[in-house]
Amino acid sequence: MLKQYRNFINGRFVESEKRFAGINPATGVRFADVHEATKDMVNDAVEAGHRAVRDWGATSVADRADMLYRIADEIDRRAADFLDAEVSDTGKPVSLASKLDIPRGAANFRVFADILKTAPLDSYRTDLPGGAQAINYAVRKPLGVVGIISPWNLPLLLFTWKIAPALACGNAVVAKPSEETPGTATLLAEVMQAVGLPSGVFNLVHGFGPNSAGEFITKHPRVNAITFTGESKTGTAIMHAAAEGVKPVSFELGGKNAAIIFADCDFDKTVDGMARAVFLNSGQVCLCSERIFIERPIYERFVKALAERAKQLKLGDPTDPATEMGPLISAAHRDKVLTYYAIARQEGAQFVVGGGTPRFDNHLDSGCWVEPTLIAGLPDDARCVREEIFGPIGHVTPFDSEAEVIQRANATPYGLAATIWTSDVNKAHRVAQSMNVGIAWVNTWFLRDLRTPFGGSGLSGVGREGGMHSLNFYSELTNVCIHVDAPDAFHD
Ligand code: NAD
Ligand code: 6OD
Repeated sequence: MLKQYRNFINGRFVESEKRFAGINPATGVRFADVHEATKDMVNDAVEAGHRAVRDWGATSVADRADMLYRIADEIDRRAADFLDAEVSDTGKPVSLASKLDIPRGAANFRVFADILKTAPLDSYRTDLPGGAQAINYAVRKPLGVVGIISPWNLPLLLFTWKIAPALACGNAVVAKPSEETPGTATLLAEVMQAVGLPSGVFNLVHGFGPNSAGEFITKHPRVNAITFTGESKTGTAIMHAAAEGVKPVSFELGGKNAAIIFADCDFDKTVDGMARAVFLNSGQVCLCSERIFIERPIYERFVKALAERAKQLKLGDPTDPATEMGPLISAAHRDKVLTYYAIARQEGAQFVVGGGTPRFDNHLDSGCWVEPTLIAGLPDDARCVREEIFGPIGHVTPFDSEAEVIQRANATPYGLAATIWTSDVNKAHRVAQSMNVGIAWVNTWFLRDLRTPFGGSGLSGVGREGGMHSLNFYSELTNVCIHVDAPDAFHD
């Protein structure tokens, strides 16, 4: 019996005659039917959102925060269901999803509830000639109906990273998860129903991008703002769609992130950190390091140690708690990554480790697997060093000076993340501050405080999310300016 992933519109689950397959990428086995939303369903969702936002947008901050806490508690209560759905959709190991994806799904609601309760607003007194004054204060209002479009790599984490602050600010949402990962999004709709979020505030539609739910949302004239995470080229298509109504957009896009490893780093900790930064989630994290610069005195030793870690990674059944690396998300994505492995060969790369597909001699052989891979020897302008691959692959290269590595690390149209490893505190600050990225980590990677600005420059995005940055994107501010007459004494 296949699972049925339905749309959720105006507080009700809605079936569609058009369905597509939910496939477990670890095995290639179809396990779900996903109900693709029609254009009429997206219209219904947008109109339901507009009706709902009148009351939801007028609720008190305390009531909205309370609702967000209830959503978080319900996600926690159903954590096992969320884990099962996330692992089936993505093939990611339970060891990862249980520590990262599912807890972050709940944390996103708690954090934005907390931030909302203490969010400051501007207030200025302006002194005018003659003793009069103006009192200015800003009022935060919802934008209306926000269109939310998210990718497949961290499905619940990235979906809720947008939904939570949008709801906190009093908006209604029409949200579309990736077609590859409809499971946890559908469970989230069940959570919204269970906790009594008013009908129409959260609407879920399933489908694809072009000529499907994604495009229906982004081209909808009554959607007031669009927030998107995904590939840079999809960002371009959505920006075109949003231009029509001059809609606010928030974009978190691709990356080709640099890691900079200085010879004075803590060697073992850096190997541990870089094994995560290259291979976590099979390299399918936008923040993963695909360009690894290593200072020449430790280059050979470091590459050998990192390759050893790649060889030791335990690939296997994602439901086995001992598994460390799962498959890629789909056959299409595996083919894309394998094409890059082939391009690397044509470009003359040496394969330090990996470069092929693993064999299990069991049911996993029909899944979407590739080997963790390190390549070396390519010039900085090779395609594999310039283009985002989004798989478990990194290019290692030596460098000789701080100035050289800063210039090479920044020589990319992307600007998402960097990770720098050194025990010299001065160098750490200097290099981190000179990276043209939204986030520069030092002696760590993917360590998140949800209040901090998160996003990228160039091809990596528009705007910042996180903390007050999210609240400001999901709100419209009205400044009220009141003239206060001068006291009579001033008129004498
Ligand atoms: P994608 O752009 O293919 O798809 C993302 C979403 O957009 C999906 O829901 C898809 O259905 C939808 N979509 C596709 N075309 C559309 C269109 N024309 N109109 C409207 N919607 C459309 O991305 P993906 O393959 O799901 O995700 C991987 C990419 O996401 C990588 O490039 C990765 O770097 C990036 N990413 C970035 C961040 C970040 O925070 N910067 C986070 C995660 C992933
Ligand atoms: O941790 C986050 O808030 C976040 N947006 C992570 C994005 C990871 C990209 O794949």
